[in-house]
Amino acid sequence: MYTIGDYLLDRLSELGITEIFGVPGDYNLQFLDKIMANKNLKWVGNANELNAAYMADGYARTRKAAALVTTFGVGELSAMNGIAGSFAENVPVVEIIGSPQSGVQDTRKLVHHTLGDGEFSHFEKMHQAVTAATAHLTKENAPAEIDRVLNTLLETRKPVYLNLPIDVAESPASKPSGELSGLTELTSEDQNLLQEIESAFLEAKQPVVMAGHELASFGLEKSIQKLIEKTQLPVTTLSLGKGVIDETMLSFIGTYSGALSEPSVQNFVDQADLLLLLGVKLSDSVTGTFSQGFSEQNVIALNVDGVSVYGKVTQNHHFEPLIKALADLEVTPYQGDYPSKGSTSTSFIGTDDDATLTQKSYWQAMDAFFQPGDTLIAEQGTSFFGIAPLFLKTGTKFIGQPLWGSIGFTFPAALGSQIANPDSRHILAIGDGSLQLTAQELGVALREKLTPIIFVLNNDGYTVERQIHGAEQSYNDIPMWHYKQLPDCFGGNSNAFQAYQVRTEKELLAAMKEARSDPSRLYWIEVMLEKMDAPEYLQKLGKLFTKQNS
Ligand code: R1T
Ligand code: MG
Repeated sequence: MYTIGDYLLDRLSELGITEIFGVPGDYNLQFLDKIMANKNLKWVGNANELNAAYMADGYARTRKAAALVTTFGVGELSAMNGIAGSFAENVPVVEIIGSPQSGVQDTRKLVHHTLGDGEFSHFEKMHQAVTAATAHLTKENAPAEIDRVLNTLLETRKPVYLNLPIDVAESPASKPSGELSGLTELTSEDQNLLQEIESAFLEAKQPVVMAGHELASFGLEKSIQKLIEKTQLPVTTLSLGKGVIDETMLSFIGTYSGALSEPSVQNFVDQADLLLLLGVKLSDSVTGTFSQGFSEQNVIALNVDGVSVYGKVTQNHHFEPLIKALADLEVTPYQGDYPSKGSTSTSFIGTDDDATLTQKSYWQAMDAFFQPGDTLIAEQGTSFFGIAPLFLKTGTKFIGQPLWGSIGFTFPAALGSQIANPDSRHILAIGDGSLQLTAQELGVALREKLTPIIFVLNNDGYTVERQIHGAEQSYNDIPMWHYKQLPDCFGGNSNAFQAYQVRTEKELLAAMKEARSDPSRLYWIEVMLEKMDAPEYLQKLGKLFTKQNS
């Protein structure tokens, strides 16, 4: 019998999803049977629901949609931090909650995973703040509600929530008819706006395009690339949204971060007479704490949730078709200068064989190590600040989470992205403190035979926090783990992984060489660095924070 559960799974396949993440529970087991029986889908069970949500997020950033299944209450609340991160950064994740039988919910029975008050809507309500749409599925409303919610996911590229009582999943349904779809038509307001943008470009002497993370949420990288290639307009990104544009292009001027940018880039952007912000959010940690020097008088900003023209908010726009239409604008190719960007790549050969690694030499070595087509993932500690100013190579996918900034996110996210795109070598840079939050997922990485290269930066604690406040306070210390031994403990063997601990430039370069030449195993490289050493960019940010808070 074709059921509502099958209907939902077929719709997920239509979104390009081939793996589903999560943790079983007695309220979702029968639904999981449907996943096991579905030839287009594979179940990837996680160590816990938070990790499942992070992994789904990483998968969705690369595949453009992901799904996770948790059980009612205990499972979904653990996943909620991850879902909130997906919401904040526009990552399309479908969260499916297996909930008690409809009859049990209707009669308010005192069952497990409830707060003991007979109320079954608490958790659904909590999720309303962190999802673009929620639905409580019934035998009657299920197909229509599933389609409504999934269409909202396509329109907003934000997570959505489906509460699926076990008996509803088992109820009969007909196969889907018609296709899911986002907002693909230009509105008349969009047409007017496009004309306004066209004339603004005709008048502008020093225009700049800033490409943001929302473009990646919609898979619009190619559209924006086309616009820049055609017009040669100077283009930048924030570190939130890094990787959206090919950073080897002549017209890519470097990553902008307010007062922390290269001075030539900062001046160029701040003095632009027209700034076109595409899917950009100017959050504190990516603007050197709001130190951007341009004014909204010069800004046209197109976002998923609204458009602002020189500070005036305008309504009724459809982001996706609007961005696609930009490439067709009649804009005279840019003839002006670009700011100098200094050296855009490093070939690191090591200064002295036995030189101990520093943050500086480590990031130089990393820069030289990255190759076109890699997927780079940087955790919200010194790792993010190390990668942010680098120029990425062609075809690089970059994943970070600087807006939501939940530490531990990147480890499962890197694995999820690797599952979504096994052909790209995934390279994760993560701190010891962050890894301790989600390290259990190493078991899943080894079981699934994933082959990322993981750099675990061991600097004996929360260095990024030490830079901000409490350098010597013990709250910034963490237990010292035997990091190199973790893959062994989590079930790996020499066919599945290779582990190193490196202290010197020579050791790092040797481990990198080995890792690059062997795409068949997971590489686990523990990098020993000084407690207080930090990338220059972070040291400057730490000073800015201190100044603001004193
Ligand atoms: N808890 C969660 C879930 N997310 C956070 N961002 C924080 C706490 C605060 C926090 C940071 S950075 C950081 C913490 C605890 C320490 C990261 O340490 P690490 O991973 O060892 O990195 P490194 O030593 O290389 O800097 C805020 C600033 O985002
Ligand atoms: Mg650390």
